[in-house]
Parts: sequence; structure tokens; C-alpha cells
Amino acid sequence: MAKIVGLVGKANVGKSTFFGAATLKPVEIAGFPFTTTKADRGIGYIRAPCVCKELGVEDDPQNSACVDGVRLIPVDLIDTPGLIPGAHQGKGLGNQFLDEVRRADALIVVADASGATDLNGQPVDPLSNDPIEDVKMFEAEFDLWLRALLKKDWNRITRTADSKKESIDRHLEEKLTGLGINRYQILKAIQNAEVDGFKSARWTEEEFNRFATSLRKVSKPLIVAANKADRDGAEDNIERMKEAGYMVVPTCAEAELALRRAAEAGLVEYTPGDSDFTVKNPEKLTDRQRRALDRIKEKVFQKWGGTGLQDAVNQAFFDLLNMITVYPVEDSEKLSNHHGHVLPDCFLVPKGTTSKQFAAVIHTDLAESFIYAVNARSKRRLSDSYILENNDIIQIVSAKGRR
Ligand SMILES: Nc1nc2c(ncn2[C@@H]2O[C@H](COP(=O)(O)OP(=O)(O)O)[C@@H](O)[C@H]2O)c(=O)[nH]1
Ligand SMILES: [Mg+2]
Repeated sequence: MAKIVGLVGKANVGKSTFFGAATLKPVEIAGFPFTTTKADRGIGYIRAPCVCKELGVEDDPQNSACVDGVRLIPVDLIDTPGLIPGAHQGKGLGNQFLDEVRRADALIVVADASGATDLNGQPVDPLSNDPIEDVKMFEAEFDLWLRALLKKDWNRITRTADSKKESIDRHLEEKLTGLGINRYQILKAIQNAEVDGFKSARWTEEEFNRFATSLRKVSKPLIVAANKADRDGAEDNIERMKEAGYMVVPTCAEAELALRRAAEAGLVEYTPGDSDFTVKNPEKLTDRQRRALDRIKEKVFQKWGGTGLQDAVNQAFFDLLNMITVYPVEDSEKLSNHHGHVLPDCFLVPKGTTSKQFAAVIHTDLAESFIYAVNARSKRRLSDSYILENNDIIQIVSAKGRR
């Protein structure tokens, strides 16, 4: 199933700006069919070097796009309502928030690196709020909510497991599927929390809490988008957030949105994730536009080497969710599908995916009648248990074929 990344955080940090920018179709792929469909759920893009360059072929992408050797692969993103302290008790849009978050496989916690909003999302003097607290508030609210959820029928579940001398994981599985949490993740959380799954009925409050926190970390891993990095003083905050142990990407969502719009209007040349942009026709710009673009150059590109938005999305999928890119082809000689489209598709799959599992991602029929796979680079045959590598180009040979 396609993975989903959620944007979370308190109000006024720039979540919607981030979401709006990330889901605005890059201008280079205007004809590309995928676009945002709902207000809070949209298609963003992963940026990865396309294998067409290495192979020296002209590709003809179908499920993704290729811009000068850069593959843009669609991915699912969701925006969520602002979180406020007390959300786990239903404060603000707490319930709605947590309802959205359960659909996400990984999270980008957007924080205000400029420290100019308090925990309730109200504007305050720059640098007066500590953005580390933005992240801690999210973690605390999620943990409290998850604990309350686990506590419901905890006694019954643990007693059942205990009486059968079984580990808690299989008894929690059903309860947690609705949160997008699977058995493997429950086991991992038990391991990380260093608690005994067979003795859940006798866990102390402290052990229970540790388990809940581990479960959050395993099932909803997060990175921090230290947003508003263009504002003065953000650098120190960003350093401190890194020192606190978070995976942090400095971002400027506002600049990314401005650039994608400027690109759409034909004013600049810019592909999301580029470390620079060029003004196409300086004489066409109004004074205001010129000043805005100059400011973005100085405060964002010269300082940070880009808006960081694409890095944040990439890291969420590649580093948190451990995805790799794989290119399926039907003809390993021509590197094409049966319509002749060269390197038509690029899929994101979790590391550890086998060639047979990959066949199922393409089409269930293909997995059912799987015979073998072919590495299109080496033309070597691969068994059903071959573990895919990043940028593999794979042909699946099946008894039925696809046509
Ligand atoms: N300086 C600066 N302002 C930003 C940035 N991103 C968003 N903002 C501003 O922050 C405010 C809140 O943004 P919004 O996306 O609505 O926040 P949300 O409540 O978290 O969804 C708006 O005025 C944005 O223009 C940024 O990167 N830099
Ligand atoms: Mg918003």
C-alpha cells in the first residue's frame, strides 16, 4: 500500500503553506495527470536522480515525470489541523487531528524555527518561543492520546494474553490496525521499550508508558521541518534542535510556494529541490516581485542552499520510511513497457521488498503467475526471493503475461 506522510504541528507554523507548496504541481510537469484532489490530502513529489542519465537513454515516463534527468515521483501527503496543548482531551480540533494522523505512516512536524508563535499558535516576539517545545508538545499530546486509547480494555487484553501465556503483540494487533500500526511494529516497540511482552498484565505504569512512546516512535517516525528558517535568529534554534537529537531540515515553505507560483507564471526557472533558481525575463518583473525574489535568494538560497521543502519530503520517504526506487519494465532489452514507453514507471517500495512482492505491487496476476525476474542491467535472472536494490530495473516474467 502506498505510504502516506502527514504534516503536523501547532497552528501558524506554516503547515498549510508547506502542504500548498508541496502539492502544487511543478510547472515542468504541467501535463502530468496527478494532482491534488482534496483540501487536506494531496499529491506531492519525491525527487530522485533518474536512471535514464546513467543509461544514456531517452525515457518516456508514465506514472512519474522526468525533468532533465530528475525523476519526480508522486507521493501522498496530508495536511492536518493545528494541534494545541490538551488536544488528546479533544481540545481545539484534537479529535479531528488525531483521526487524520492515524492515516499517516510517517510525520513531518513543522515547527516555527523563528520562535515567533506560542504553543497556541499566537504571534509573539521573534525568538521568544523555543521551537523544541513545538515538537515536544506534539510528542506529549500523541503519547497521552495513545496511552488513553491503549488503556481502554487493557486489562481484558492483558489478562487474555496472560492466561494463554502469549505475548501481547498478537492481542493488540486487531485493536491497532485502525491506527495503521501492524504486528511487526508492536513487536519492535516491545523490544525498544525493553519490556516483556509475555508479562504485560504485570507491567508497571512506567513500563506501559515506555511501551506507548516506543509504539509512537516506531509507527509514526518523525522529522522536523524547522520552518521560517529565513527569519533572523532561526539558525541558533535549528542548531539546538539538532543537538536535542531530532532529525531536522531547515525549511522555508513560503519561499517554495512563491517560487512554484513564479515558475507557473513563467517568471523563473525552478524545479523543486533545486539549489538555485533563475529569473527568466527580469524586465517582466514588477518592483515588488523583484524585491521578493531578491529576498528569497539572499535569505533562503544563499543561507540554506534551497527552501528545504523537497529535502523534508524526500527524507520522510527515504530515511523514515526506508523506501527505494525501482523501475519495472516489460522488455528488458528495450527497457520499455509493451507500448514502447522507455522506463515508463518508477515505484517507491520499502527496502527489503523481494522481486515477487514487487510483482504484486505492479499487478496481483503478475505475482500469482510469477516465474522469474530479470535484472535489466545485467540481463541476469533473479529468483522470487531476490531483494531489490535502489534503482533496480526489473522485468517480471510470468506465466500469464500482462496483455
Ligand atoms: N517568514 C516565513 N513565514 C512563513 C513561512 N511559511 C509560512 N509562513 C507564514 O506563516 C503563517 C502561517 O502559515 P500557515 O501555513 O497558515 O500555518 P499553519 O497554521 O501551520 O497551517 C502565514 O502567514 C505564512 O505566510 C516561512 O517559511 N517563512
Ligand atoms: Mg493550516
